[in-house]
Amino acid sequence: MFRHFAVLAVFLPFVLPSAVLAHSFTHGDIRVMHPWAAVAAAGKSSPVYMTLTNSGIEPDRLVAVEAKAAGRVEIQKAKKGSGATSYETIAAVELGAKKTVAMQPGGLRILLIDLKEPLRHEYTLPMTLVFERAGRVEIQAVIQKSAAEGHTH
Ligand SMILES: [Cu+2]
Repeated sequence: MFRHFAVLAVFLPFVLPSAVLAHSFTHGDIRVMHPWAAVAAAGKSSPVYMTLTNSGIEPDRLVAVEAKAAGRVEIQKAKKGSGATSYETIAAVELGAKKTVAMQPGGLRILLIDLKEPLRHEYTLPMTLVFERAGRVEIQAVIQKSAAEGHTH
């Protein structure tokens, strides 16, 4: 685990909009923007959210996610209904040509199940996204307390 440093924010004389500081990972036609996971204790589950963009002219699909920190990883989608949000596991996230898909609370998420270690605030979590066309994309999710937290890095 690497400590997540806030060096940029400390030395800049003004606060940049979060989009400027957003961390992203690019592999072929796929861009992964600001992946983040929620703080969680060992043994628990934690959702991971991010924005995916396919700049290519062919559709792609996110078909699997790997994280050594979790016993199991699922891709899930919120079910529409009244009351508390419930999620169902889906096989893939479709990412059309020239399309962006936001994975965010109340919509699509990746769920890390049976965490082998705690997810500590402001640390980063290495993960691999597996796309049908683009292949394996290595990313680092930042660990936040909530969606509203935004960037401190
Ligand atoms: Cu970020």
